Amino acid sequence: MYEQASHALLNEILVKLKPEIGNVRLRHFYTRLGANFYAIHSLFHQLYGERSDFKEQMVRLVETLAFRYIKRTPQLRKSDLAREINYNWFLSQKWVGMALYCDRYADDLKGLRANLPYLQELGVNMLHIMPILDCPPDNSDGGYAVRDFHRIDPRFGTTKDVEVLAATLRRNDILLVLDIVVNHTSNEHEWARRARNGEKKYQDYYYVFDDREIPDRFEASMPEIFPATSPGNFTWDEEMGKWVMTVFNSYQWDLNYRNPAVFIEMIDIILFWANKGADILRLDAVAFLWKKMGSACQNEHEAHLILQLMKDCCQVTAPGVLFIAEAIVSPNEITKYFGEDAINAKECEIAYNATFMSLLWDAVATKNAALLNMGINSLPQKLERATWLNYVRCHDDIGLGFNDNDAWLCGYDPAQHRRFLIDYFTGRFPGSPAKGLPFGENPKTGDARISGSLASLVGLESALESQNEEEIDKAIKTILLLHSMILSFGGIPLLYYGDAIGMLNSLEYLAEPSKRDDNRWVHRSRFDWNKAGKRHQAGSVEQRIFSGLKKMIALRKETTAFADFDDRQLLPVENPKLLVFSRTEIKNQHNSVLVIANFDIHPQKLHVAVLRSHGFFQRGSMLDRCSGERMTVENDEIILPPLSCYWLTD
Ligand code: OTU
Repeated sequence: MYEQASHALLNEILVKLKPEIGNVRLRHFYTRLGANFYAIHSLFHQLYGERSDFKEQMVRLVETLAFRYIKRTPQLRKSDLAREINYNWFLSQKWVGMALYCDRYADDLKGLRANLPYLQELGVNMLHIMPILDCPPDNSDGGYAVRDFHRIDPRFGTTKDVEVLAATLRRNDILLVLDIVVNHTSNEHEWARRARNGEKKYQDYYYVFDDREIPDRFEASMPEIFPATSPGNFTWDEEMGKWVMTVFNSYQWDLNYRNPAVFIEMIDIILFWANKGADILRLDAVAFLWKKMGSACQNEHEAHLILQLMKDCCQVTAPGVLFIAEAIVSPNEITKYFGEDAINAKECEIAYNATFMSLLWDAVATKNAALLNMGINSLPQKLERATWLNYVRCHDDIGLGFNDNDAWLCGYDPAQHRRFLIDYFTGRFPGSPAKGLPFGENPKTGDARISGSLASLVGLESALESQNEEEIDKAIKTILLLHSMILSFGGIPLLYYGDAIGMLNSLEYLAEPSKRDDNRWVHRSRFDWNKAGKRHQAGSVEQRIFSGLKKMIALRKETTAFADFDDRQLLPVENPKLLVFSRTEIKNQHNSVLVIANFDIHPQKLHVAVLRSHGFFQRGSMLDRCSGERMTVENDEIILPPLSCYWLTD
């Protein structure tokens, strides 16, 4: 019945579409619309069915999809068709990503294009350019407070530059990832300005209130995201004479997805950038898309409905384009962003693996893989046609988002353990070589997160200061160990731009008043081309890191068992200092790689019996793909050097 009604509505809508749409050849569009309409209609109905203008909004939505399809270039349409056939294309082990700020890496988009060879030399073939859309110069949150979603910040270039860059990347088989900030806008966005001027239509784009009554009720259950710099979740706008919801910074106004107009605007923006040549769109802060009084206003069921709807709409117009979910939430919640209650990914195909990231940092601090093992074990199964974005560092702080129960099972009191980690990485813990900074400290809850560059967090900065060769060596080994993990774990590894040359914390941001209070800028400094130049200087720190990474990246790409078909198996080993897992090629079960990592600063022993029972070490030795050397068994044991990682094959 419902399906029939949905079909009838589709016909009705098609008749109502603007005549321009009727004049173009839309064969594939109609096929895809037909295939997805039932889902789109039911989701849209679940979200907005109560409204009297529901049908009108539905027509506008389909119209938006059609208009953007008409604008899609023949080349992108061709790529859509190819990817529809080869739909698991992004699960291949050949992809290796890097996130960078275009201005910090190379001034602007043209400069970025000119400096692609550095990325290619390293083996990077997926480029996440941090947000480049127009933002107010001061209150920009590093690009996440967008003032105009259709305009590139003139400091970086023009839309044309993006198109040219996208074409160059495509020719070189490099994927382009762009950010879409779906949850909020800058308070200087046209919608916000018009809301401020009293236009009801645009006040309805946000959560706007006359007095504190509702805001106070919301506050009762909402945590604070930036407690130190932007406490609370609402901001008084003097000119509007009203309160507005601002979950992040006070100048970032949360969009109200209870209004279908907001959804339609956003899908239009998503498709606009898909049409400019983005292969993948990173959807920022997706956990926050739906606010419900009495809840934490994160991970609400409706947030998932919105993402499903976005995906289904994208399938109609630009099916070759993937979504990355940026949901830095608890392990159990993250996997839901592939699709709540689904088998195949139906929201975002890719999600930040914040759990793995924070567990890796736990292993660095404790020099022990107990919690890492536990956390990986309780990581929910991800869906078919879904994959992780595995990273060590990114532009944000490190949150300690492991599961409390796992911590208890490892014998830690979760709160005390988090305290230890903060102390360790901020260098307060006796003997810690880390030079991180506490971020977002909340005196009310005792929570804090950590800022700092990879190199400074693993102790390279202090080791260089004290000229301690042994400590320098440990830091370099830790950097390589962490990367060997994200390169082999299963998923797309995403490097962070300064890490391959060991860039340290930079305090330059303190001189800029608009950045001074946000210490995430300590690890967002200008790319040091001078340092990068040393990557070819034998024996230099830069060369040791860069060449080590380059080699592992090349190896990953040729190791078919590393493609992400959910074949990772954790091996239960007695030694808690070690993480041991196997990766097996889906089509050839004989093709397995055994990954062994030692997080301790001392050599560790591993009994081979358990490895043998899983089919490894059937002969006396196995080949380490990373070093090219054979690892041999003595007294039924193998010895793992400190801070080392092995990718073993027969
Ligand atoms: C994201 O961050 C961005 O990555 C940050 O750079 C932005 O400041 C923020 O959104 C607002 O646009 O929303 O889902 O711990 O991890 O703010 C998680 C803080 C986010 C970040 C969190 C994150």
